[in-house]
Amino acid sequence: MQHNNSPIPDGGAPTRNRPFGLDLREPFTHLDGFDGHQQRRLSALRGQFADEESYDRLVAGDPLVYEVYEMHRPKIAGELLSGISIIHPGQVGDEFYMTKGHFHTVRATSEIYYCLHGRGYLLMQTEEGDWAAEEFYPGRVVYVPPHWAHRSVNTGKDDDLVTFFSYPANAGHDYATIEQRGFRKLIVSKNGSAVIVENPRWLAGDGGR
Ligand code: PAN
Ligand code: ZN
Repeated sequence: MQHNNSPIPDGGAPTRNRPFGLDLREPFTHLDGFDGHQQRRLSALRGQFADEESYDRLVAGDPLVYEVYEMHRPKIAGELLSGISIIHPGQVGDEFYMTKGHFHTVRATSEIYYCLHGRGYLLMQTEEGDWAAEEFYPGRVVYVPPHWAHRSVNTGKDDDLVTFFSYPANAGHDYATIEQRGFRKLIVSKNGSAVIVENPRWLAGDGGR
């Protein structure tokens, strides 16, 4: 293995400029090949869960909802960013733990997810209000086309949802649009099953017009 570390052009951490490989195998607890690790607690998802009473009760303990391991690369067109996201099991009221969700700042950029472990959905929507939910289970690939916001939802009872993702390094993240409007659909537990229901608080956008 030859790693040639040199400063990256956008001033970030040193990076690898030689081809390299990584092992992604169970258990996903020692992800040493990745450069960055972010943790998102429930307090980072304020306003996103429908049941505000349950949210307020649970946020006092501020549980860890999800973690992201990233491979650092220059954030320029032509590079790919990739990593692992791990959504822990849990609910706020009857709504499953999920990521914040975002559009890419550069709307014309796509993303690909590969499910390594667990069960769940990738919930997606356009600014015009079209929506889709693609199932995650081990071995499943989900493609996010350009212009579609995306949020991972863990519908497993006791199990983490683990996915590998990759997207163009110049994509950027627009969280504000989802923070303000929410997703059109919620994924909730009903009689022991995951069901997709309308979000009564979703604010339809104007599609940028
Ligand atoms: C993923 C997500 C990751 C965490 O890397 O960033 O799953 O979700 P949030 O960014 O919505 O908190 C991705 O889609 N990157 O573009
Ligand atoms: Zn993304």
